[in-house]
Amino acid sequence: MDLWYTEYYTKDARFSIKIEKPVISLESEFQRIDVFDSYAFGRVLVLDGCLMLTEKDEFIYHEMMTHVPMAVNPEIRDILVVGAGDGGVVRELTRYDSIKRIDMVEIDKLVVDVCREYLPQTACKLDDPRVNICYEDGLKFVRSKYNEYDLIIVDSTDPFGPGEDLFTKEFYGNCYKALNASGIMVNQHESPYYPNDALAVQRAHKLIKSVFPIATVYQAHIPTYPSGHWLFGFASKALDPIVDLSASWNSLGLKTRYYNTDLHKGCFALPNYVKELLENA
Ligand code: AG3
Repeated sequence: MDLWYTEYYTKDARFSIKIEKPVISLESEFQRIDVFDSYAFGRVLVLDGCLMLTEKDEFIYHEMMTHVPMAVNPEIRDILVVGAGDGGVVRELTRYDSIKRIDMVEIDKLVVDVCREYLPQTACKLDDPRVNICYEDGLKFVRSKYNEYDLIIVDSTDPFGPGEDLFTKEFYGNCYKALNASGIMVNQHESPYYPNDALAVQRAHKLIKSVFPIATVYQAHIPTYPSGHWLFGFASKALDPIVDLSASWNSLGLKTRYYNTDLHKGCFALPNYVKELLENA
């Protein structure tokens, strides 16, 4: 008997992965959490029916969310990570000896517990001494922060359900305030392809642009996300992601599987339909 996981991208388009073995399914206070093993992508984490990560391709998303801002400002010391309960962003950040503090605010402790137990590939660095985990709503957490962080990484779910607040003007405004003068905010910015996702891209871009003087978008190819074409936001108070790309990143000697400094410059070059989408936001 075949068992398949399916995510509906629209009512007429869907993506399916054959399940090798279900691992765990739970209902938290906030969402449904499923983990299963697959032949094609290894272990998979799904929240409320939406695919969050697979063992085989999570490196793309997590490298692109962390190394892009880290290569722009090598002076980054204090970081806030919002969401990201699987630990993938934290794992990449802990590779930098220069980082002093990583505060992580995740609304759902059960996601972290499940990932610690069943997704050690991403959760492996959550016990690094520089990491402080706070189980709280990200929107509430940033409200009381002023001038504290060099970098905020927003690794949220889609803009509905528990992640909804992380796509509001109030949240982006509070992130602005929580950042210092050279601060950078990177966020997962949805996919430009299917109409509903494209609308979310436009909404988020419009709001971020109204708050930050520099607000750009970059892209990556992530095979298991809707359409496979994924966007990230790079917003900052002063630093330009290409002009200010630091010459020293390569001398750190970090081994990456997706990110490199040529790709860093290239990933900000967007297809015309995406440029138009953003211009019309
Ligand atoms: N962050 C959310 C990606 C959104 C995927 N959306 C979807 N499948 N509909 C992933 C968390 C990884 N740390």
